[in-house]
Amino acid sequence: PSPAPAARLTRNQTAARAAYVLAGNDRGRLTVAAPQLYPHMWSWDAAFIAIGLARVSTGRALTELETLLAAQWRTGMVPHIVFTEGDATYEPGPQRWACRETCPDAPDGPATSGLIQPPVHGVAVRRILDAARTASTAERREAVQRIRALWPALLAWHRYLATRRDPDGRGILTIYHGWESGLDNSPRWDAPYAAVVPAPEFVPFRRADLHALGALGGAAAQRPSDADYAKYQWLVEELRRAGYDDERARRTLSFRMGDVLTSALFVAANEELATVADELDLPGVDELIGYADRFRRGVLQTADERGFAADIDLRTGAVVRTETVAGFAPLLSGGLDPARRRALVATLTSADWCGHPGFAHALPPSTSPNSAAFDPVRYWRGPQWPPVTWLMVWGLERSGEQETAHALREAALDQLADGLFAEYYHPFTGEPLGARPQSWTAAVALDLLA
Ligand code: 9WN
Repeated sequence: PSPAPAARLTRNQTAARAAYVLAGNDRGRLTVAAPQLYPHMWSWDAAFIAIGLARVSTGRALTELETLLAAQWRTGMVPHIVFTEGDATYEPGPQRWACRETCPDAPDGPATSGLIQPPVHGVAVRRILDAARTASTAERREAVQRIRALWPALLAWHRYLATRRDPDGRGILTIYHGWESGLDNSPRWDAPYAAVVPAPEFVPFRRADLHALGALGGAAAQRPSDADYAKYQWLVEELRRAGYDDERARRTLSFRMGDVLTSALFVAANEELATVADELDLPGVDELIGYADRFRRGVLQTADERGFAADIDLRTGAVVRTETVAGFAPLLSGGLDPARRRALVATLTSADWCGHPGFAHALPPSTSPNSAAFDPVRYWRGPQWPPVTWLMVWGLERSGEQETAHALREAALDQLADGLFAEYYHPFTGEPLGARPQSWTAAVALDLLA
């Protein structure tokens, strides 16, 4: 059953409740992504959570990043899940991944997955350092010292991405699984997933996600389909068989995509970290700027005349154009000429996107409502996702598009005034969907309200 419409909260009430949600999901040194559906730490969630926590306590925000980076692999890879102990409800769990048993590069500490997620962490570090500026001298000193201590791990993460995930130096990061994009069942991946065919003897395991969502009153129609899930599980199996080795994965995996949104976020994270390095006199400034330049070129090469970007199927060389929010990647990477930037912002605010006359809130949907692949409730195929809104506000501000950024921020705050902090929202009805409360939604609310 859908919950009764919640009372609208004031901004102060929303901020207070967001902080309360994050405290409730805090397990000491990590914040679970969502207590029932995702009872572990997720990589890009942790970055958004740190961005929100920076508004409350820079120390606690840094703890989040320290926990994540403590699970870093010997290659520099930062895993997409760090498993908490004692909760076996999420599938695939540690036994299914079997990382430590399979790959000598897996860390000795807590169990992890063997995939990545978008590298937003550098953005979080920058925000924490900014927040520390107005904190007490002691808090600022401590923050600086802890960022220094994290620096080698951050650099190793970016080096891993720039080398092993872009071995040909084309400026586009390779992903091995839709889960790596963070936009799991986006129409972006429909065509490439056609080539992912589970072996006949493969038996898909139980859909723990449907069970957890059902307990929250959510319907299966809000999650990826069973057919999608069999492919997701099979790709994990393929990766495990490749020993979580990038070289072998490159030769054997049935899914290998150049992800334009992840690449654009990598550009932004490199730029942000370069400013941190500059400010704190840390090593790697030129290297980070070099990565930013290379990947910005890679992102812009996929853009059409509207500035709208596309993914690349690295197995076939095909450019995969879809009407999904990833097309706005150049607003995050920067570098578009002014005419195309204006065209891209006009597309974002048009009736094909935020400006659809039927929308409850003028916010970016994950897929254009005018696309044949659009589905208003199914996960990344239509609903509006608050962390993506946050990225768009941030990207617009960085691109000098203050007016549009302001309008999006206001619309986001209206949406979040339901105080439920849902995982995603129905674009037409404004109904909360998926898990709730979801930590990253509370986190971006805190930051947008600050
Ligand atoms: C798989 C945790 C994560 C987010 C992803 C979102 C969803 C997981 C799942 O939840 O993915 O990684 O089980 O569906 O798609 O972006 O990081 O919030």
